[in-house]
Amino acid sequence: MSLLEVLSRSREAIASRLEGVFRHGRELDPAALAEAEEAILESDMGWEAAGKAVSLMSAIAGRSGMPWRDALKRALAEGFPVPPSAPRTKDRPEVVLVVGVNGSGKTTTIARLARLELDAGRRVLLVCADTFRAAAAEQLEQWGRRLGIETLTRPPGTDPGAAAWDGIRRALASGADTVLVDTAGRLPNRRGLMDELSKIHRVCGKAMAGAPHRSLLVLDASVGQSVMTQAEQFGDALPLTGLVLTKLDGTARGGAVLAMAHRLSLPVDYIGTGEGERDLALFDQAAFLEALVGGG
Ligand SMILES: Nc1nc2c(ncn2[C@@H]2O[C@H](COP(=O)(O)OP(=O)(O)OP(=O)(O)O)[C@@H](O)[C@H]2O)c(=O)[nH]1
Ligand SMILES: [Mg+2]
Repeated sequence: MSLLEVLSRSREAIASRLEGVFRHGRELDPAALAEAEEAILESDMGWEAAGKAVSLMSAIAGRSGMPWRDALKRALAEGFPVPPSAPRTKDRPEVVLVVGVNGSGKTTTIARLARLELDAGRRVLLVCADTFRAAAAEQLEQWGRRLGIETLTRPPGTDPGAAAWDGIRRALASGADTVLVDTAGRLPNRRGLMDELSKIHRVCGKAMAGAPHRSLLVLDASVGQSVMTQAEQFGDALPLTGLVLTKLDGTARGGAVLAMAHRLSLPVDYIGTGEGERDLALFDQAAFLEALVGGG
């Protein structure tokens, strides 16, 4: 799916409504801006973010005479910058730990990351550190077969840290370039499960100095505001390096989630653009805003 298609519902929620507000070249006067704020608010941005977006938009339009669309794009870029992704490590293998709540899209994201790595000519190992469900190992193995890459799984009940350890040691021995570690979905209010995640993270570092090089939190963009608390609580359990936003294609909350990534001050490394094997894209804020606001 193209970014324009992925964000069509989000664009509908923000830009299409603003088009109504500013139709026939209506000026960005206080009444129009109040309506614009209302429209942005309804896209799940929250009061604070909607207010900030509109006041920035008004200031930018006021000093530059820009039409509302360009002013909005600039307001979102200036007011809600998302930090750039950290550069990739030169260590081999690079270990990537993928975490998140149940069903957020972790396993699918791993498969799509594997696809990107393969396309870049890297040797990949998939590691299933979800040892709760036998089906989790099967799902990952299925992806491994489809992509033609090795998948390391351990029987249900195995310590997930031990599975991660084995995977990293295996990759060190086999000369793999990238290790993608899948973890079980977990709700952040389950203390024991969050402690387990801290432990998996620690064990990775013991298996290989510097690992995991990336710890990605996969967030289902369609859940809206609650991704904030999810991210904060996962961030307490392990040092996150970036976010992956999935299911943007089915939600109107793209703008809202972008504002949240800004507040979390975490890079958005990738966005899910559909359910297929290649439906994962590097995040580019300027391109995202173009697609979100439209008219470009
Ligand atoms: N439309 C859409 N669907 C997605 C996207 N990412 C994942 N999905 C779907 O979300 C569902 C759950 O994906 P999984 O990858 O199994 O999620 P998970 O986080 O591994 O789930 P658990 O291991 O059970 O916690 C699947 O049906 C995926 O196809 C996306 O970017 N867009
Ligand atoms: Mg999974």
